[in-house]
Amino acid sequence: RRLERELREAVEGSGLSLHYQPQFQLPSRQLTGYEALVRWNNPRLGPVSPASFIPIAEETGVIVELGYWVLREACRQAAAWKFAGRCLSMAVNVSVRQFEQPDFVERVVQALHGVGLPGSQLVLELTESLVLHDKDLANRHIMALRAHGIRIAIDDFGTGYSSLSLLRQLPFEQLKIDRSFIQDFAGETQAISFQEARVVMEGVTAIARGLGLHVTAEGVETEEQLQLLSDLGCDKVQGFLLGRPVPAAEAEVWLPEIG
Ligand code: G
Ligand code: G
Ligand code: NA
Ligand code: MN
Repeated sequence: RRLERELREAVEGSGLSLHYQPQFQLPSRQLTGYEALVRWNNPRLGPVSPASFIPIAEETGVIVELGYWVLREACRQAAAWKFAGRCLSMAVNVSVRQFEQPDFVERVVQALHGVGLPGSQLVLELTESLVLHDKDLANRHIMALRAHGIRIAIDDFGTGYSSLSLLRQLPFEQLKIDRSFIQDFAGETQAISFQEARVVMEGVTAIARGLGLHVTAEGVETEEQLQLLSDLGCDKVQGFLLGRPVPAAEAEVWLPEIG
């Protein structure tokens, strides 16, 4: 259909761009890196939200080449910041469909080599709702990526059906706790009390620590949430409180040496 064709054209042409959302270490609140988030300016419709075009890209398979475009562009930007003197991590979202391509690892390594970025600066985020078709392949890919220093995070942790069993089955290094858990602290939902939300977060961070995993909380919007996450021993935070996703030039405000 029309939107699919336009999306394909955007991936092949210059219709996509990236925004970067900063991530900060706790308790220091020091900048550690960014998550790259794709944006599409459709010539006919104007800006289209990824929440509407990512599912289309997934269904049609366009997500594979879209994902590599995002990866190359994010690596190029991270390398540019590195050569300007700031060594930061860059987190890139990867669809399961892309992750399960036989040449996935090879193409990730090519993207790094193409711009001279070390693997240790790249984090690949795989959404937890992923349905892995082949656990052995997933294991091989993760181990091969790790051999290049690339880290793997489970994104939106806690929202899938298999959160805990996934942790036992695959050698991930980081968890990103889904923002719905953090937002329960704000007392906006009636579903669970503040105290219950805290117990859930305590449990998840304890499990993660026990497994030697690094924990990032996303969707942090209030100082109260930030303080609580800091108390619970969460390693890193991301959210509107500390920084929204913005174009590269604006993201440089968090890089005083460059901006
Ligand atoms: O940035 P925003 O909140 O608008 O993103 C909406 C959704 O689109 C989120 O679920 C986010 O993970 C997803 N998304 C954003 N950028 C990318 C990307 O580059 N690749 C994939 N696969 N998903 C993305
Ligand atoms: O699925 P993923 O975790 O990649 O989603 C990233 C999306 O979350 C982006 O679209 C981004 O705009 C959004 N986001 C980032 N920080 C916050 C926040 O503090 N609150 C809310 N509601 N959304 C956020
Ligand atoms: Na993500
Ligand atoms: Mn997420």
